[in-house]
Amino acid sequence: MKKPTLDHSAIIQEALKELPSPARRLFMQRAVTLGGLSLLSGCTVKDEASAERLLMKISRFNDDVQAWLFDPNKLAPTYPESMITRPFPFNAYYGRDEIPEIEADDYLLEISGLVADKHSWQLAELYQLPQTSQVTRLICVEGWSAIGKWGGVTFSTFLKRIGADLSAKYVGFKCEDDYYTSIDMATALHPQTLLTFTYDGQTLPPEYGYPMRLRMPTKLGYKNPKYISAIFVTNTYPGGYWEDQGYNWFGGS
Ligand SMILES: Nc1nc2c(c(=O)[nH]1)N[C@H]1C(S)=C(S)[C@@H](COP(=O)(O)O)O[C@H]1N2
Ligand SMILES: [Mo]
Repeated sequence: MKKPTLDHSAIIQEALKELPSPARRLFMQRAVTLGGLSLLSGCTVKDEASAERLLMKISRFNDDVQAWLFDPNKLAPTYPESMITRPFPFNAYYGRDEIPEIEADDYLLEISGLVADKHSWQLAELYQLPQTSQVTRLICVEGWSAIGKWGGVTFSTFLKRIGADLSAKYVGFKCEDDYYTSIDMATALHPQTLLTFTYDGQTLPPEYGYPMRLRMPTKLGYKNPKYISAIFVTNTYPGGYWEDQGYNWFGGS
């Protein structure tokens, strides 16, 4: 049987695609050779499986680099309301005909993990939290972006209210569809990270995640869960729907 040959430059190209911004790609291009990458990850590239493992390691390394580069005080751009994209795009891993229909009366937000107060929240109770709004850009890796206005409670306020362990590594989200994702605590506490209940001044419509979506202008679209049904705080890496299929976990924008 023929030994599989490896295209090393293709592997590097693939790895570099994992890096989100041109500046970081350039940095990595300058900083590493394939030998360097192998050293960095501690694995030898000899077949496709090991190349795959290497890419996963690079992606997790990239998460660490992004976490390290993340400035908890740096604000993402905000826009005037006149710049809101109309109509705002809908996106999910399914079509519009499968948008979850959630009844307000049946809805309960579950809280678990490293938090002092694990009681479930009704919508009325969530609406009583201090509300704010912002006009920001949502960027999808599929190649589009759009400006929208979301309103809700600053997520750090909510995390403090439930007595979350703010030194924990991750906050995870489960959704009413089968979507799930998770974020780093630094981003969870960022001042522009909002747990939102409104879109453009109206109750969040079903397509944009009724009753609730997490909105972070510092992260790519797939990190912004809609139809949230459960929130948990943990030190165990929770992954995500697209992240587990190879999208970079940190997903900064
Ligand atoms: N529950 C849930 N949240 C989700 C998704 C999804 O399929 N289900 N898709 C994500 C992706 S990839 C994007 S780009 C944005 C799209 O948000 P929008 O429909 O408000 O434009 O939602 C994110 N959050
Ligand atoms: Mo997306």
